[in-house]
Amino acid sequence: MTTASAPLSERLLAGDPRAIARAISLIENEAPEGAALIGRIFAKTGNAYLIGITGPPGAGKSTLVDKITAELRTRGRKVGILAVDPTSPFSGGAILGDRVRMQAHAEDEGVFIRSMATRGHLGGLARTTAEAAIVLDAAGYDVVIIETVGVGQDEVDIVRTADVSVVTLVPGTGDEVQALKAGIMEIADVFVVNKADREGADRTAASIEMMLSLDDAMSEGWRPPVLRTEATANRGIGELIDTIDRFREQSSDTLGARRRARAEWRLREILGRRFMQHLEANVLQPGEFGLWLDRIAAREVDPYGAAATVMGQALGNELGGDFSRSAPKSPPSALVAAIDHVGIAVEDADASLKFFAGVLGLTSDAPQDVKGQNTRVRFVNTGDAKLELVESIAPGSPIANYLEKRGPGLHHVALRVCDIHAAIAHVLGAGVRMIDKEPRRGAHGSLIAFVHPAETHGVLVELKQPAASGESH
Ligand SMILES: Nc1nc2c(ncn2[C@@H]2O[C@H](COP(=O)(O)OP(=O)(O)OP(=O)(O)O)[C@@H](O)[C@H]2O)c(=O)[nH]1
Ligand SMILES: [Mg+2]
Repeated sequence: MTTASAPLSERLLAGDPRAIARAISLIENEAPEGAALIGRIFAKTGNAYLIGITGPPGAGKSTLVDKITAELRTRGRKVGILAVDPTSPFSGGAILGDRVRMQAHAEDEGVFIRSMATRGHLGGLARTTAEAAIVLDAAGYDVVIIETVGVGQDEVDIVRTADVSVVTLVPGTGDEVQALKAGIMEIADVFVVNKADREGADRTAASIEMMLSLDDAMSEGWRPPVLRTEATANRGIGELIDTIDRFREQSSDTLGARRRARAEWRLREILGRRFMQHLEANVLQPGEFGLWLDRIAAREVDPYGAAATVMGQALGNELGGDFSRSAPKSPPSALVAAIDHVGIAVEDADASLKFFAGVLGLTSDAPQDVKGQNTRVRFVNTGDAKLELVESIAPGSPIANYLEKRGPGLHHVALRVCDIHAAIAHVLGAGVRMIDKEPRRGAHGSLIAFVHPAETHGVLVELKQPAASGESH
């Protein structure tokens, strides 16, 4: 047990409901302590499965969540619930109603229910919801259900927070199904036609199926099933959970990519907000922002021009001035500066030099041993890009193994980079594996890192940042 005086993060990780409530409030209020708390607990999260439930007002989402929760509890899973209501600026009736509907779980320690009220813009609500889910994850809830009203783009952002998205519709919304199409089709993993006791459930289900079949020609993999439920009568709930479990199993390979996409969206949102805060605190004079708005309204300046000027003030260089024209490049154009050298695995460097030096007349540097690799390398000067003769100096070295398997010959291509840390981060960021996630010392004081050979289609690629001094091998 943790005591009340223990740090919030510890009480949270121990699952203390009061600590959870406090943590979510900090996040909702955008308090700096909220961000600090996320920093302390984040490494311990990623275990909870996030279920997003969205749909039009009154579709029965809360009733569904209530019944799903009851069923998950009988299956022994702890459930956190976040009810988001972006349509009402005040925490009013809907949330009270949810409280009543979910009262059955009020005494259950394995269930935590929280309503998320709108504060400021929706992008912010999507972020605070995501962070509240992190809090529940840290507190040990196996499943976090996020209920969102509506099906517009903003709600789509909130649903993106989830690992699986359940879109709830009701009979008689056939026409609406058409209208919903764009946003919903992209995000729905499971469709639920709730209130199946009502007339027209079949028609609604059929119109969803039809839309899916139109989409089907292009897509492969998981096809969102269309389920029917009657939440009030607890019908179809078990099947819905089984379907979610099946989706979870089938999508385990892509879950990482989905979570990464979510991380990107969140990081961009935070950076955008932080940069704006930086502008307001450190760059713009008091009232200057309003002045820009006036000038734009008066057509004295266009928004891009205004942004370019402010960016220029913020960055103090031409980058700002260029803002309106040049989108940030990805990957950075200067990532690879040149081919640094081509590595050749040799049995005996001296014998090779008889050709390169003796016949071709090329000069070469003094041999150098690379510690830890049991190799000796020798650079042959061939202009800007060099040849690197690599020989083994002990049995069992990587080069000895290579020679034994493949024989002497071309071994790797080294690409020169200006900033090896940035290069590694970029490559890893693109989802490409590296043999070296941290640079190691190469010959002549350089820093090197190898890309995983399975990723480079038949060529072993070395990234190399030459030593800072004059020796640029
Ligand atoms: N006939 C019928 N009524 C249902 C069913 N499920 C829910 N309801 C009723 O529909 C009404 C709305 O249910 P909620 O669960 O509050 O719906 P919601 O989608 O959460 O509503 P908001 O959060 O306000 O958007 C309630 O009166 C429920 O009792 C169902 O399967 N059949
Ligand atoms: Mg509701």
